Amino acid sequence: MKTQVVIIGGGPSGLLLSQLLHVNGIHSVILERKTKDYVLGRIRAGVLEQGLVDLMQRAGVSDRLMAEGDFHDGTVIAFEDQTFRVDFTRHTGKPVVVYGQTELTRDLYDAREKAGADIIYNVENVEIHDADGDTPSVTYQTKGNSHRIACDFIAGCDGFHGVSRRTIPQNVRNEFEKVYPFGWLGVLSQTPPVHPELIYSNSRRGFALCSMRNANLSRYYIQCPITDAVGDWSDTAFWTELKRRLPAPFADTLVTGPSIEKSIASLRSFVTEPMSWGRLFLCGDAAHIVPPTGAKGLNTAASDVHYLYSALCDHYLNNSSHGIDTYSEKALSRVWKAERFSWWFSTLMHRDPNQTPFDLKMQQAELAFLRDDDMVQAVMAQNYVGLPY
Ligand code: FAS
Ligand code: PHB
Repeated sequence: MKTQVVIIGGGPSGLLLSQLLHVNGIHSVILERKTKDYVLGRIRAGVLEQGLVDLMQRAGVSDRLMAEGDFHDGTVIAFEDQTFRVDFTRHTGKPVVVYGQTELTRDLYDAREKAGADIIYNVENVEIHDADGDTPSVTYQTKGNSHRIACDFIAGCDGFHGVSRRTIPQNVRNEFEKVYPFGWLGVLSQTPPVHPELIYSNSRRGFALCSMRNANLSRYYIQCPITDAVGDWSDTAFWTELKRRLPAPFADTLVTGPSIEKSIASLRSFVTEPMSWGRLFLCGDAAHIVPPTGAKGLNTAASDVHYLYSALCDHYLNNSSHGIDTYSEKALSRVWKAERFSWWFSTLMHRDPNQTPFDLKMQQAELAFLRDDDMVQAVMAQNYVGLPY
């Protein structure tokens, strides 16, 4: 088999890239380790930057997003018993859109299947060959049979645990990592959101986040010890703890209900450099991970896809290699700014178990600075809605 671009990974990065290449007449094949239902069963991001919305429009896959997405002009920040609001639209002219990653991925799968895309599920033993040479190819197995796809380029959209990053020789790779000493316990419940906008709370007992998917589907998170397991947390224990971490007006009106999904995510900051090696290009979680506090995971995957699809269009449609040659440098420039914001917001809003009294004073001063200074809120708003591509 031969194609122009092999995309390893059928998550949001791989699907969005494939669809954008398709609308520009460039053929790709997607290799996905799991089934479509498994991919759609993962509950992850909830907040989209305008840049990702624009890409979905350019890909011709934005109808449901525009009809059902919930446009938010700001967010509430709570610390101890105080609350204040950061107004995104006043500072930046842009909102963010609340629309679950699951729905965005579903829309992309529907579009790819409608276009007759080559998506191969349940692949095993994917291997990348001659990525730094002139005849790149990818081999894989399905149902016990071995296959090879010759291609011009390979997009590694296979997430943090994929094969792509590991294909780049260790002596070429520089990896940067910070693992946070706490995790997020997340619950999805068919209950009305406690507030029309998100609430990020830094309480004496730890971080909490109130988010949503729609008017009757809420998404809540609380910081938990990295040693916790989901089985340690009954629904009652979760709701009790969440209420303790919210200011009274929210705790008193919170509607609780049975969890329809409950999971614990570890928090890390991670970047690998470079994001390309010969004809192999890394996109999204394959190249970088952020703590979800700033809602930058999916959105930074989107800016990678923007740079890579533009570079491939330049190559195939304008016979220019400039985009390909500068992809890693351009993508990493924005990745590091997203890493910084995610690290800053995570450090600001969580109670680190190793925090000293001085650290706590610094955190309270930073929160007071954000509460009191319009310029500081403008900087936070610019980062939250998404820096320019
Ligand atoms: P993904 O990991 O989504 O997709 C990679 C795909 O590649 C998967 O479908 C996988 O099955 C496939 N794959 C892996 N290895 C393969 C191989 N060898 N061959 C073929 N296929 C292979 N971001 C936020 O903004 N907010 C959040 O609240 C949030 N919560 C998260 C919770 C968890 C537990 C995790 C892990 C991430 C979370 N994220 C969040 C980040 C998340 O949304 C990612 O940024 C987003 O899924 C990135 O998309 P992809 O780069 O496509 O990677
Ligand atoms: C979510 O709704 O899942 C969500 C929202 C904002 C974040 C992280 C997760 O910062």
